[in-house]
Amino acid sequence: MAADFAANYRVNLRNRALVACGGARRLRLPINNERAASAPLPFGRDPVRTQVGIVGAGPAGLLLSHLLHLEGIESVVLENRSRAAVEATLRAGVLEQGTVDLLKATGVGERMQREGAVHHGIELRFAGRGHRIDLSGLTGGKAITVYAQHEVLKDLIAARSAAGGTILFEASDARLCDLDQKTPSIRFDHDGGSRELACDFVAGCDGFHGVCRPSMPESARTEYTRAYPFGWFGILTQAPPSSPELIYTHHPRGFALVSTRSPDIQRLYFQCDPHDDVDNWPAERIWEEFRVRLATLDGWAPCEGPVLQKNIVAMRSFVCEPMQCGRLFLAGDAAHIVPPTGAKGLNLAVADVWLLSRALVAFYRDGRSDLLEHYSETALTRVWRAEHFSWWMTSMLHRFPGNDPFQVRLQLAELGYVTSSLPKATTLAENYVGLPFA
Ligand code: RFL
Ligand code: PHB
Repeated sequence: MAADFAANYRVNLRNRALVACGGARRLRLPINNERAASAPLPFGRDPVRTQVGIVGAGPAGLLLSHLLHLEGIESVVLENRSRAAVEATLRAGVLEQGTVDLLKATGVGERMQREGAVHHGIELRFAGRGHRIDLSGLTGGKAITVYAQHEVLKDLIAARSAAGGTILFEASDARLCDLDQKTPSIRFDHDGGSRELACDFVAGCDGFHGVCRPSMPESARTEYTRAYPFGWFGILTQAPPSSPELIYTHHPRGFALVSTRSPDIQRLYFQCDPHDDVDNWPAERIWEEFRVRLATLDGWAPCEGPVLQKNIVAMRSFVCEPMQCGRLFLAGDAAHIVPPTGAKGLNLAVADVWLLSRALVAFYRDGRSDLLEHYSETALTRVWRAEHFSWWMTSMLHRFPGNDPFQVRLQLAELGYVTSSLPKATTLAENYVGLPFA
């Protein structure tokens, strides 16, 4: 593989020369804000060429494009949804210390610093009592920041836009071609026509349901899966914060989580039947469930308000090995899924693309292919640690159908240990704030 990459690097240099001679057209386009860009896109019958073709404008794809741009490496991002839909998707809220540091260091952290909330601890609540985990005290001062994923996406899209980057929204039917060749390409439909993007590498950042992972031959990948027999019912409510820090609750009726978005908007979840329907849950029934699950012996109750949004999220653990096949590199949810209990999914996507960007920089700048060759192995070490942490948090805090009283006692014993043992609390804290990037 080393020889292959070295040869490809020379090909890449030739391609650059070709580009300089006008052999293929490089993109220098502003972001098409909405689907109908005012000027026609310069995709004709000939393939347009870039260095890294990125499928998916989620956190993984957008941050990768941003990091590559800072190193002078060109990319084009293809996204099948509209910009408005991407910027409105409600998902993660917790950013690890390393994610926050990276966003700040690369110039996209200004609004996050202004509007995000830094939290130095979390509460584990069980048997009617709360127990604080001092995240900062246990990790040498690290913390998490609560800042919504779609706000991170808005910041990244704005940064790519300001830098003249190319994100094609509503680019449908992406197909990956020639992944085993030196110049793979992505064919897709956009603006009523068939297009082709030729590149040196394809970054598969298209999430769990995307097309990139299935483009790897089945014989070239192994998938590890665990489905959980419950989901999360999530709400957004207009109310003041119920608590200064997040609350993770174990209760006989099931898990509940109190999170936040802003001083006026709160995010809460409770464990539910994954096949339930949000229409079965009028606001009063939702609040009754939260009141019961979150109650403490000293009468704590959540601050209630109008329910602005409600949705049900399925829970699964999933890993695809390897995260690379020929010229295709997977990153983020395209390669792995964690249940949200550990708040790791977005942060793993960030760690993946940080690693991938370093490997691509080494390739283009120094002609080194070793980091690309080891990308999958290196990324998977962190992925499996996060998989274990997320599974552990989920197992400790949720009610499993068929759980007998013995199982519940084991959960309570584990929670008691985590909240009374310094080493065990430190293990939770260092995983929660995030282990250092590779
Ligand atoms: P995404 O965010 O799914 O983005 C993939 C993008 O690819 C597009 N796409 C395609 N584009 C072109 N062609 C195709 N064929 C395409 N197929 C798909 C999609 O439209 C989309 O825009 O994946 P990415 O970038 O890997 O990011 C992963 C994170 O979104 C995810 O892991 C987190 O949201 C998980 N997560 C959390 N992570 C955290 O780190 N901290 C949290 O607090 C946290 N809370 C959560 C969460 C996920 C949740 N849900 C909804 C599962 C809370 C919840 C409830
Ligand atoms: C969120 O605020 O959406 C959130 C917080 C913590 C989690 C998962 C989601 O573990």
